[in-house]
Amino acid sequence: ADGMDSLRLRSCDREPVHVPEQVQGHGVLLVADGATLRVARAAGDARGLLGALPGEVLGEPLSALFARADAMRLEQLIGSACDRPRDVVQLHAARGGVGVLAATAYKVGGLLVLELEPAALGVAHSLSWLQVCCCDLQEGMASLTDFDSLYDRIIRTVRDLAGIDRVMLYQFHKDFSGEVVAEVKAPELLPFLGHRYPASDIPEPARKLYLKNWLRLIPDVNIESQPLLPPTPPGRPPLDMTHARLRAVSPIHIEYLRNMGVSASLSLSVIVRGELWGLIACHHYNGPKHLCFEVQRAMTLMAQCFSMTLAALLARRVYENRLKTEVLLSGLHARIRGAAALEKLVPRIAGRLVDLVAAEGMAMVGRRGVYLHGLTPDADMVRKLAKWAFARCQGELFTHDRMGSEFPEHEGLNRSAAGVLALRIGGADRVAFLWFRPEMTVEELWGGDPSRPYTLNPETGRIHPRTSFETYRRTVSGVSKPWAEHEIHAARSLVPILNAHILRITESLVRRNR
Ligand code: BLA
Repeated sequence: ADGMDSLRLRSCDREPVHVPEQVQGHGVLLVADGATLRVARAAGDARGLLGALPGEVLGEPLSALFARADAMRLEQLIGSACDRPRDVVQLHAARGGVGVLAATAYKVGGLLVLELEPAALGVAHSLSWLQVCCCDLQEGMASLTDFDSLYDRIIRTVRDLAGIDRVMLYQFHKDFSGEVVAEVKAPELLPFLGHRYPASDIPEPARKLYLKNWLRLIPDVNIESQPLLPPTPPGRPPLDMTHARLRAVSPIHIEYLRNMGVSASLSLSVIVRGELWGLIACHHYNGPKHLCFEVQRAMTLMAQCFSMTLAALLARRVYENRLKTEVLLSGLHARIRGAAALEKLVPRIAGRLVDLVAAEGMAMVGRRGVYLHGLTPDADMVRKLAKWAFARCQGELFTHDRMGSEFPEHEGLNRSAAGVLALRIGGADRVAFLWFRPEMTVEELWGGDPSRPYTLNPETGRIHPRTSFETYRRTVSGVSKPWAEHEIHAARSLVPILNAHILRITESLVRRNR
């Protein structure tokens, strides 16, 4: 079963979402030859936006599609085009269509891609109003010092601006599963707050794209995708749509959204230090959600602003934790003086050593025996754990947070040591320090059974997302509270202090023996 699962997972992670050769139907994408600026390929709602069918604009010069008065602006846009959309200009279709269009342009190889969407659609948001919203958000966030208020501020701002039914802040865990850490929603909707979702719900290729683009809008899951015409001849590479706002949505994800009862979705990236920290994920139910380009831009700015503020707050937390560690370390340092043998020294500082990494117990394993303090396994087990840990790791430090599954034969290990942090010091005469954390039992809420995130239809070979997102409770036991980065850093900081102490002991022994 395992082999099958990993096969399926890999096939999710292999879906080439950046080359669908299709666009979403609410805009128009034109591919022009970079030299002649004539339309080589077209897709989308050309009739609605440009007053001509996609087939009718093929071969035409780009300039012929827009009002004469727009010529300068079009030229400026084309002139500024680089490998990703940078500028936006307003254009008017020469043959009718919806009115004002928001146009962006970028280059893909020798091609020029032009994307068009209606500008100022739906509720007319004046630019000055959007500016006020962005400024308010930035100022409001700058004064916040706790995560929950920050989360609350961004999701409410996005909800108010987009008028969307549900706005969530979705945070990735290390394994790329994720969790809804904040939510605002219409009262009739069931809450997703606190729910977890498996990594395969947002596979790697999709996450890569969200790292490159701040906004992903799917205004209507029920409009059919429109093919790029003419199709790419066989043997030629498809159009790279990495930066295409109108990139068609993967059919698996469309099915996912429909299964969730979602009719429109918007995701904004949360990027911290170059990594995708999470998404501001929004759902609309019972109908499409069109957002004009200006609002999309404002949302992008908000997501960037939130990301920076979050990064600053995270850095501040790291700094504060380091500071706390420094205080504990200097307290320890003051007590690790003279040349008392470790057997004498360690019992005096054991309480502080335990506090340093927020453990429940600790042990020292040396040549002369095992010293125990607080909640620990018995001495025999501790010796076995130390040996096992350092057979496994190259360096001086080892951490684990589910030891019970490593030593299943040992009854009751989890009661004291589901988590182990082990540190090795000294030269030839090695001493190991071990810290322990007991097992904790966690009740997790998942959006659907995480052991069955999707199904594979054996006849078609196609993957289908799960159909139920109902709360699935999973009790996880056998794990300790994970060792945090600053705790590991604190333990590591002990190495030079304890090594220096061992050196002092050795030197004083040498002096005495002379
Ligand atoms: C994309 N999946 C996404 C996106 C989200 C999720 C937020 C971003 C696009 C969007 O805004 O809709 C998942 N949405 C969630 C989660 C919550 C939510 C977890 O609201 C929680 C409340 N999806 C699957 C499987 C596959 C898959 C099995 O379930 C693949 C095998 C694929 N998800 C998938 C793909 C995308 C995606 C390909 C990219 C869509 C795109 O941008 O084209």
